[in-house]
Amino acid sequence: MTAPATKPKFYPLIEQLAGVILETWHQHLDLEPFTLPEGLGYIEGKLEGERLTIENTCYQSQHFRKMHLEMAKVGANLDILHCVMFPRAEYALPMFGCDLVGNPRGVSAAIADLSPTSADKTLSTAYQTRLRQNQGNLDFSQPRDLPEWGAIFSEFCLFIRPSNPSEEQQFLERVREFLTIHCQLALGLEKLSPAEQAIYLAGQRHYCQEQQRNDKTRRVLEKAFNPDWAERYMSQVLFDIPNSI
Ligand code: 18B
Repeated sequence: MTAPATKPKFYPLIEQLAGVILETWHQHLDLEPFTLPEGLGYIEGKLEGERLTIENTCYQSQHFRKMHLEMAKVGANLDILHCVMFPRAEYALPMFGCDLVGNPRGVSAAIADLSPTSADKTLSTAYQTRLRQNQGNLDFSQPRDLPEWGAIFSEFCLFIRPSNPSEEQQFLERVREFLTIHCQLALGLEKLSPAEQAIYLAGQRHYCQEQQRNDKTRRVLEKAFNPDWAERYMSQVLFDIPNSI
């Protein structure tokens, strides 16, 4: 299935965030296309009589095996942006992940993180130093509590309900900062030894397994398609787990 000629309009913060993600990727990395499994680039389903459309944009680069930006629309009421950067196991990199869920009244969930994949599940000193620089300036009035599987996220994880346009912009700029730091630090890394690579790969596997426990995502996909399809989509597209180096 190919995408319709006229692109659907998304909640403004979602459009803006997609722009920031693509802009930062293009600015810092040499991007190559990444092909998703057959038939999973542009998708349509029906959720309780409402149309669900999913548009995927996917790249790879020297340091990232898969950089996935997904924009989904459920009828007129639910807009979702999902983004994950899966590092190549050769590099000691955390996982960038971001999810934004919007409805006509606003954004109910805005989450972004650089999540550790190292043996001790902490970010390197270089990441910590850069991430602390502007952390003190952040001020959101409605922080949200992570579910149990959210233990995969770092101490820098942002999970909020933006309560006004200024908080929306603050979130957008913090995500730009996460992405800039991530791309810049990735470009300076040496390759790991095979033994070290196995550790980081195990870290990625754990991250993906835990993300697959997100019942809210699964429920939307199960209703729009069916449980088997949702399982395949979550395990092969949203959070596919690399088996080997
Ligand atoms: N996710 N999200 O990506 N999810 O994919 N998402 C929701 O206001 C979708 C990621 C995360 O409280 C909600 O409560 C669908 C990544 C967390 O239990 C809905 C897709 C991260 C929560 C969806 C999608 C991530 C959450 C409820 C495929 C983080 C809170 C919205 C396109 C890096 C979970 C709300 C909880 C919530 C749906 C996090 C509807 C369909 C990469 C922590």
